Amino acid sequence: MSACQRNFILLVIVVGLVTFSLWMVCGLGYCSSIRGIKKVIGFTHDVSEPTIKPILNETGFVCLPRPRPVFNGTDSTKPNLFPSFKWENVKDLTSAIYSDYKIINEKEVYYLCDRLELIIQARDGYGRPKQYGGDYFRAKIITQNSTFSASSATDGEVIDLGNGTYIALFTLKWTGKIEARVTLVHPSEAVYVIRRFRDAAPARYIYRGKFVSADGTKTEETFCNLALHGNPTDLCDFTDKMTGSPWFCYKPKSANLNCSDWREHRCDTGAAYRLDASSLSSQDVLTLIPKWDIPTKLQIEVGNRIKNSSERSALENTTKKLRDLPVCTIANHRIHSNDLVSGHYSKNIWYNPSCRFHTYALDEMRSCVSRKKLYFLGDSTIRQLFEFYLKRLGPGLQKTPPGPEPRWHVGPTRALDQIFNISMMFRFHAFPIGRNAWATVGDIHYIANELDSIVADENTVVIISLWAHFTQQPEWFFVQRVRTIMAAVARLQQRSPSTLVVFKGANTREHTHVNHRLYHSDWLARRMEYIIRSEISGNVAFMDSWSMSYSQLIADNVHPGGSHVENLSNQLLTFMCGA
Ligand SMILES: *[C@@H]1O[C@H](CO)[C@@H](O)[C@H](O)[C@H]1NC(C)=O
Ligand SMILES: *[C@@H]1O[C@H](CO)[C@@H](O)[C@H](O)[C@H]1NC(C)=O
Ligand SMILES: *[C@@H]1O[C@H](CO)[C@@H](O)[C@H](O)[C@H]1NC(C)=O
Ligand SMILES: *[C@@H]1O[C@H](CO)[C@@H](O)[C@H](O)[C@H]1NC(C)=O
Ligand SMILES: *[C@@H]1O[C@H](CO)[C@@H](O)[C@H](O)[C@H]1NC(C)=O
Ligand SMILES: *[C@@H]1O[C@H](CO)[C@@H](O)[C@H](O)[C@H]1NC(C)=O
Ligand SMILES: *[C@@H]1O[C@H](CO)[C@@H](O)[C@H](O)[C@H]1NC(C)=O
Ligand SMILES: *[C@@H]1O[C@H](CO)[C@@H](O)[C@H](O)[C@H]1NC(C)=O
Ligand SMILES: CC(=O)N[C@H]1CO[C@H](CO)[C@@H](O)[C@@H]1O
Repeated sequence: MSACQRNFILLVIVVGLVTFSLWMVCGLGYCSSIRGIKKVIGFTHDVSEPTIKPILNETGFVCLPRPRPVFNGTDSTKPNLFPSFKWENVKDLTSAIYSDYKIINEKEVYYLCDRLELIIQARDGYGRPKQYGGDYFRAKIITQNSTFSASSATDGEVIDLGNGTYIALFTLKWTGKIEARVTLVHPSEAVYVIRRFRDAAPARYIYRGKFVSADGTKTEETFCNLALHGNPTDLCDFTDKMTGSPWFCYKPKSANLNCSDWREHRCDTGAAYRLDASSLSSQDVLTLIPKWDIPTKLQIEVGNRIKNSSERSALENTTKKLRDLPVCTIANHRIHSNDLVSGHYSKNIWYNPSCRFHTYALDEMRSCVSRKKLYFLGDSTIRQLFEFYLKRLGPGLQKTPPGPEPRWHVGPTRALDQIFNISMMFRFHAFPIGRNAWATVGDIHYIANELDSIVADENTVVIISLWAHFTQQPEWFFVQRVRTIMAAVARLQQRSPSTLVVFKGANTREHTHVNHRLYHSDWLARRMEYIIRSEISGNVAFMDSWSMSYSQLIADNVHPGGSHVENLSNQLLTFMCGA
């Protein structure tokens, strides 16, 4: 280490200490301006100047929610929409190529906050209109040119009229040329296969348990699941005593091993896929086609010209200046129903229709999470946010112990920033864990139990998301899990009313191969989202990952790319620290 490096480190320590003491004082409210300090903070971690808080006037205002027209239909997340039916030929399936759509409320010029109403006609591979519903369509409106991009999902889900026609409703939230894009996520015949398959057996998928003798000389693997065939005496019952969540493995056969020797868990997707390949008919497989956009290209012009006073008052009555929106808090942003107006992206910034999120510059982010203990509990879609902070707040915020961890994906993974007193922890939800790598059973904790063990105070923040590993399981299993978590959240908030609890919903994902479409389909994920939204209540903030990923212009990914995570972070920090 050179003298220069030593001096630099010394300087960093000194600056850090000074900053820390100043910040302590400020943190306690004795300091009116922390402007100067922010620069020091920036220097310590070698970051650029804090940016000026952006004034959210990209579009200037948002469209106020209005009741939407009533259609006698239902959305595609509600099960039992259509009876079973027979089809003979692959051309009988709903085809994105032949399906089309048109505008119902045709106008020459649309104005901001006007509604755009589309009717989608599903057609089969012969171009004949479909006679029954159940197709899973998604639709968005987009503008993308060299200087600007914006996109929005439908207000609510696409409405299924039950006879092969569907309605997509939008609120027009920016001006210019707006294009509609309708995607056939699944033909109804695939939704039928996916549902039938999911409901056929309570325990789908293949999980393995490894039993290891105390001296390590004997090991044996058996199958595990939330329910298993066979005599109860042949099973190890690993049902969680606290939450009642069922989990079983076959008893090891070896005389030297018994149920208490259960040490490791993993999923075996390869075996699961092989098993299903045998029980899925070739006709079933034909339905599981990739997501496909309907080729219809439709563009409208949205103007904000105000010709006369009646138009002006109409606009004023339907819009609100962005800066007049309240900052998002738990109170005004529990579960936002996007039925009335969907949120939207404008130049990569996600706008919520009812409240305002603040965009946090790095120094603001750091001071927001200082003194906080953040618990990220759930699946890899919440670990994504944990990793985002590791990267953004590093190298100050470091994994402890540093270096790679063999069980990183299940956790517990902890990260600490000594200078800014930041503590973060990630832990995976318990079974089912769909990863193929072995995880130590002792590391696997149910979220409800983890919540019960947290000594929480006003500096504790709990961020929860789980859905992706449940799509291949029966719905009751997920409902039960979310309920045990909500009960634990209630106990936690009883102990510590000031603890912030944030739930992140599901998101759209890639459908790269047949098994993705069968097990991890967006239709199944949307059902998970539906369950999350109906089960979450009380003093819990909600991050609407679904609408954000639905709207985005880049390809769906289970770990959404682009600005998704950054915008989630801004939402979380807004809940934590206000604007
Ligand atoms: C945003 O608003 C600020 C202050 O109201 C104004 O100075 C600025 O020009 C606006 N920016 C845009 C892009 O409209
Ligand atoms: C809506 O649809 C249901 C079932 O198809 C039908 O019984 C009912 O009369 C319809 N209601 C209206 C208002 O059209
Ligand atoms: C489909 O159903 C809707 C609502 O019941 C009805 O208005 C429409 O005319 C029907 N379309 C066709 C093609 O049958
Ligand atoms: C891009 O779209 C925006 C918003 O509609 C519009 O104001 C702008 O003129 C467009 N730019 C180009 C280069 O087309
Ligand atoms: C399992 O085996 C261990 C070691 O042989 C023994 O101590 C323990 O009592 C056994 N447990 C049960 C439930 O049989
Ligand atoms: C104002 O504009 C609206 C919508 O274009 C139109 O229907 C109305 O007749 C206009 N009113 C006057 C007084 O020009
Ligand atoms: C706008 O709201 C005002 C006050 O509620 C009302 O008097 C006016 O008629 C509304 N204008 C339009 C065009 O809806
Ligand atoms: C770190 O923050 C916690 C609050 O979460 C506080 O109790 C603790 O005293 C702080 N530690 C130091 C070293 O200041
Ligand atoms: C509202 C908000 O925080 N938007 C952010 C979303 O992510 C983009 C890209 O990272 C940022 O530029 C926005 O500020």
